[in-house]
Amino acid sequence: MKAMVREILIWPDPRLKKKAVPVTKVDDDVRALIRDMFETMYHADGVGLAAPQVGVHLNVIVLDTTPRQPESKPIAMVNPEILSYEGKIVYAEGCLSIPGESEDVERAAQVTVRYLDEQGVEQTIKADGLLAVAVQHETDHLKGIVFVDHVSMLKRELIRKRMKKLKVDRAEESEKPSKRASGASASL
Ligand code: GNR
Ligand code: NI
Repeated sequence: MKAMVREILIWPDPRLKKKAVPVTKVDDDVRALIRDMFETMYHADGVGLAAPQVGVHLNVIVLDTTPRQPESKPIAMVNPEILSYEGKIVYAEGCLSIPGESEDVERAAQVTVRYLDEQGVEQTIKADGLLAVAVQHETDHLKGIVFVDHVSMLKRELIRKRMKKLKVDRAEESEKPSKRASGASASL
């Protein structure tokens, strides 16, 4: 089967607060999920994606920070586990589940992460820069945490209001698909 772009859940959504569970076997179903997650992440221009963002509560994340770290490469991680944290970095984070928003979040500057690759083989890597930030951002998603949980309540509530409006606007847009077309032809 060909890879498919899946729908990304928009915060707030109860499904983004639910904890994901470990994958018991890295089989073809998991590899198909990973393929769809890469497709979805690239389609949305992201550097990472966690399975819960597409409504799948399994411990699977994909990452590709090559836009900012040309020496890196796309990585899929099954059951990622951060073994150690070093240093501090403040990074302006965004999230595909919170479109158009970005806020400074403090994270560890370097992390050592152990995971299973797409073949089910255990790997351990040390990440820094954006990759370290993204690994922490994605493993948060697996625990039901999003980056706005790390900012002030005031900022979070302002973002909540903007997301409510974004959802209303998107719902109206899909409700009246004829309105744009008829409006466009009326102006001809
Ligand atoms: O695309 C993304 N960019 C990003 C930028 C700074 C810190 C974290 C990220 S991850 C984000 C994609 C996403 O929402 N993953 O869950
Ligand atoms: Ni995110």
